[in-house]
Amino acid sequence: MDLLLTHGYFLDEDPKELQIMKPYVPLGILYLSSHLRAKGWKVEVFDTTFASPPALFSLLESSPPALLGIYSNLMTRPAVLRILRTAKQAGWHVVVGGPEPGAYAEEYLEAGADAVVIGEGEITLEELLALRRADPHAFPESVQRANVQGVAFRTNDGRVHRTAPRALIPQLDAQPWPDRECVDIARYIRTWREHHGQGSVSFITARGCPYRCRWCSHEVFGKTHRRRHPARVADEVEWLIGRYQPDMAWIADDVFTIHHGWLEQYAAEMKRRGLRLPFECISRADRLNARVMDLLAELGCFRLWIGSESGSQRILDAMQRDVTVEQVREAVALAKSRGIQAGMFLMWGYEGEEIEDIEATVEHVKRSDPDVFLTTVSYPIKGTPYFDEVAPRLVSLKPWVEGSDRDYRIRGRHSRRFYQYADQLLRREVELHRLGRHGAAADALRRVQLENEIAQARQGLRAVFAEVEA
Ligand code: B12
Repeated sequence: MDLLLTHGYFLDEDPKELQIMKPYVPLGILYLSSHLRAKGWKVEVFDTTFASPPALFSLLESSPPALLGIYSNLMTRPAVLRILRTAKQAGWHVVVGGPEPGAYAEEYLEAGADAVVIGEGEITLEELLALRRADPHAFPESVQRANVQGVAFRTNDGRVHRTAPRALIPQLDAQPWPDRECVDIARYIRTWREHHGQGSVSFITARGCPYRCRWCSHEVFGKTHRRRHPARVADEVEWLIGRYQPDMAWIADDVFTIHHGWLEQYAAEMKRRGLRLPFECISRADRLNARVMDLLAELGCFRLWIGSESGSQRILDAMQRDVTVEQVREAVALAKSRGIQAGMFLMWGYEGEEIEDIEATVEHVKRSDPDVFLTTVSYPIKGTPYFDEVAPRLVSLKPWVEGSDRDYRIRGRHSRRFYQYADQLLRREVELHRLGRHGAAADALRRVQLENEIAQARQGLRAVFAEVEA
């Protein structure tokens, strides 16, 4: 074996995901695997999703050491670092990649990584493998001499050096599909069916997002955007249906409906082939209109997630969302009119948000009336403009190796309790709105309860208004 690829996501160790139970294969490392295998490298994938850390550790300890490549994001950091340490002790060379390590190159190198891969990993890994094969003993010093693009490493004098950025793969259609056959995909689909009655698979039609929302991580693809040919995507979907008989799919693009001409071609291609796989996806309100909604419905979209974030235009502008509150309302209404469930993502606590903005968000969700909405208290991801803006006020609650970017407190921001009240207010107001003012008598009691809870939430918001993170 030349390379073992893994990630650090263990489903069994994630109580929240154990409740959700909607696992998807790690597409990034599966793309790396297919690319490298096609070039003749001997690549194995250890998929951690359904595995336990000891199983991976014993593999690392019992196999002849080679190169280990680990995908890391902000949630999986502690697990990745445990894998990294175990592998190093067992004599492996280790490189890390994915959306987080580039932003924390120094820390990952300090933790023992031989190199951090920044950006797309396909070509960079190929070059690293060639250097290692040429002389395993000279690795990773040879990386320094060869000046491989898109890596960070420690130089002999201990400094962290970043090489020039790796150029993006020009033609995504020339790349093989992700190597789904090297993970237990049947288990993913079975897990879905057991918990949700339907089996789901994921695929992507594009890489990168060109928008500039200040809180979003652009670590891997920058603000670029490359699309696959619609017919090549249809080929993959046709194969997925034939091979795995899924009931549905998740299109894991950042913004699925970004290119309307592309969507027209894709829908025409799917129709020509008589293919229809129900799916959910994420988009932006400014990339949705009546025609796009018709195409989504025709293609089988049953749930459309729209990044809504706030009902206050002032806050949306501060985020550089480049979307208006009205666009979101219209998009939700359009989706529902086509029988597509509308989902909204909302964020509390962005810089400058005050009680009026929270009230505006509550009003916005009531008026939009989505089928489902999810809220998060904003957290700064390293490498984003939002992170840089709040950096002087960040306090980490955990040592870097044990935590994530979600463990930062922003000094001077309202307390957690404040946002709990905001969330309570939103949820109760929406429920009351749905019950309507004059509903069934059975709802009367619930209505009174909700009115009380809404009053409590408003009181709470004011009572803890002055309570800020220290
Ligand atoms: C699909 C997805 C999910 C799925 C994950 C399912 C799965 N197993 O893949 C779900 C819904 C579960 C999810 C959840 C979350 N996600 Co998410 N997700 C994505 C999304 C939209 C697509 C991922 C993908 O398939 N990309 C396509 C492949 C081709 O790209 P890639 O994975 O980056 O891989 C390339 C490179 O990174 C590199 N590479 C990758 N691995 C490795 C390994 C080595 C060794 C090397 C050398 C290179 C390398 O090469 C690959 C090929 O070029 C990305 C955004 C994006 N467009 O990438 C966000 C993204 C990864 N998610 C993100 C976040 C924040 C989350 C959550 C924390 C959200 C939340 N609030 O709960 C959770 C964390 C879940 C967890 N426990 O890990 C952030 C991560 C930011 C960061 N710095 O870590 C991203 C980047 C979104 C964003 N822009 O902010 N997510």
